[in-house]
This record gives sequence, structure tokens and C-alpha cells, in this order.
Amino acid sequence: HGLTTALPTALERGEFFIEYQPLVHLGDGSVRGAEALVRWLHPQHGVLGPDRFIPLAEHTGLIVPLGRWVLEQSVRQAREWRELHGGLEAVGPLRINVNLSPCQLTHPGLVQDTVDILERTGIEPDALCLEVTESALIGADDDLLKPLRRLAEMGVDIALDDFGTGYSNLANLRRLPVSILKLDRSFTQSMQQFPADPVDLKIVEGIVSLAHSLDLAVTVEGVETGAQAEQLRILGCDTAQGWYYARPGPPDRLHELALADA
Ligand code: G
Ligand code: G
Ligand code: MN
Ligand code: NA
Repeated sequence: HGLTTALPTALERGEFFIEYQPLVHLGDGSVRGAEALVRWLHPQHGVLGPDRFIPLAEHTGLIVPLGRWVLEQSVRQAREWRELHGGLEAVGPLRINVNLSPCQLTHPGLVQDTVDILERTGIEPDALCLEVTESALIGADDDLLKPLRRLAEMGVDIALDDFGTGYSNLANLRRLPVSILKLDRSFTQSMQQFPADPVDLKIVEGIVSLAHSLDLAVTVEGVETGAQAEQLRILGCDTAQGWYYARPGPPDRLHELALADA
């Protein structure tokens, strides 16, 4: 496959870039941070989304240096936003969410790399959230959880991404060092109709109440309409992300959105 052979040099040539999608507080609509989403500007194929190359990067092991690059870039970007607005004191510094592949979790350098990047950048650990999919943690043993636990103890937030799509035992949540549930887009989609499916409403209500009783915050993904946002706010979700607020975009756009509602 052509993409596979081009992948290692792509990192050296600086062909990857990151888009940022705002994370919005459902209560007051303010921008609180962003999720970093990597793209590849391929010289022949144009912009490729992560679905096109993350699986290849995982398969070839490039995900470790690529993931480290994404983390460093994103944390630096968060610092730049902070320098640009002293003005957001009401909501504090913008936070940055970065996705982690399962392979990065098992890589022994994860904790030290993260510590080094935070120290080099001068960003507090609590401004960083690492997103791990629910499926990556299903059946996770203690060895896999140890690095996440250490990061969580330092103050880094761990989010369980795509929550509700896996088969994790809800009771299992107690042993995971997570502080945020990112409710999968499929739940948001079922809030599209009005009135929403009553069973889906009950499920979301149940997840939110369980999450809050375990001291976990709930972020919802894929919010495309104001009606969905309102429904999810009423259901008690804390933070939202989706096209209704903004598509993933360049860092300046996030900065503008954050300032616009500050
Ligand atoms: O915006 P979107 O199509 O771009 O993202 C698709 C998927 O790619 C998301 O599920 C997201 O978790 C994943 N993804 C985006 N950026 C990264 C990254 O830097 N690392 C990993 N491992 N996954 C990413
Ligand atoms: O990490 P994760 O899979 O959750 O990454 C988010 C993915 O969802 C990205 O591919 C992003 O472009 C996409 N996305 C973000 N907001 C929306 C939305 O409102 N609707 C839909 N359909 N996709 C979205
Ligand atoms: Mn994610
Ligand atoms: Na997701």
C-alpha cells in the first residue's frame, strides 16, 4: 500500500497537521477547550483524515512517534492560546484533549514523554485530557492501567472516548482512572427527533446519573443542532462537542470562538 510506505517520511517532512474542535460548556455555552484531531496533507492525495492512516500508523508502530508529535504540538498550542488570552479568567485556561491509541498505552515511554512535554511547555497537567476509547480499556489488566493511573495522579484527566459503544461493565468504571465520559455520537443522534426516543432518553439519563455519582463529568459528541444541545443539557450532560458549535478547524479559529463568547 502506497500510504504505508509514505507514512514514516510524512512525519519527517512535516506533512501532518492538527485541527481543533471546541469543547463547549452546556450550561453557559462558553468554549472551555478543544480536541486535537490529526490530519495528513498528502502530496498526491490531499488532506487525509485519521481513519485513513491511524490504523496504518498503529500497524507499523509509527503511532508512537506520531502520537508524541501530536501531544507536543497540541500542548504547545494550548500554551499559545493561554498567552493570547489572559482575558478568559472566568473559565480558566483552555484545556486540550488528545487521543491516545491502545499502542501508545502499552508503550513504556508514555508517562515520561507526557511529563517531559508538560514540563518543556510549562502547562499544568490539569489542562490536559487524554482520550482513550472504551474498547481499548475493556478487560484492561493492571499493567495497562498503571501508566494511566500515574498520569491521573499527576492531575491529567483521562476521558473514556466513544462511551456506550463497547461492552464495558458499568461497574468496571470504578477501577478505571477516568474522570470524564465522552458519550458516543450515536446517543446524540437519537436526540435528533422531537420528542426523542424515550428509551434513549432513559439510557442517557441513567449514564449521566451513574457518571455523576462516580464523580465523572459527561461530554457529549456529535451535537449538530440546538435542540440536541438543549435536550442533552436538560439531561445533565456537562460539556458538548459537534458541528453545531464548530467543525474541527485551525487553531486561530478556536481562539476566535473562545474570545467571541468570553
Ligand atoms: O475528526 P475525525 O474524522 O477526524 O477523527 C476520526 C477519529 O480519529 C476520531 O475517532 C479520533 O479519535 C481519531 N483521531 C484523531 N486524531 C487522533 C490522534 O492524534 N491520535 C489517535 N490515536 N487518534 C486520533
Ligand atoms: O475521537 P472521535 O472519534 O470521537 O473524534 C470525533 C470524530 O467525530 C471526528 O471524526 C470528527 O470530525 C467527528 N465529528 C465531530 N463533530 C461531529 C458532528 O457534530 N457530527 C458528526 N457526524 N461527526 C462529528
Ligand atoms: Mn476523541
Ligand atoms: Na468519539
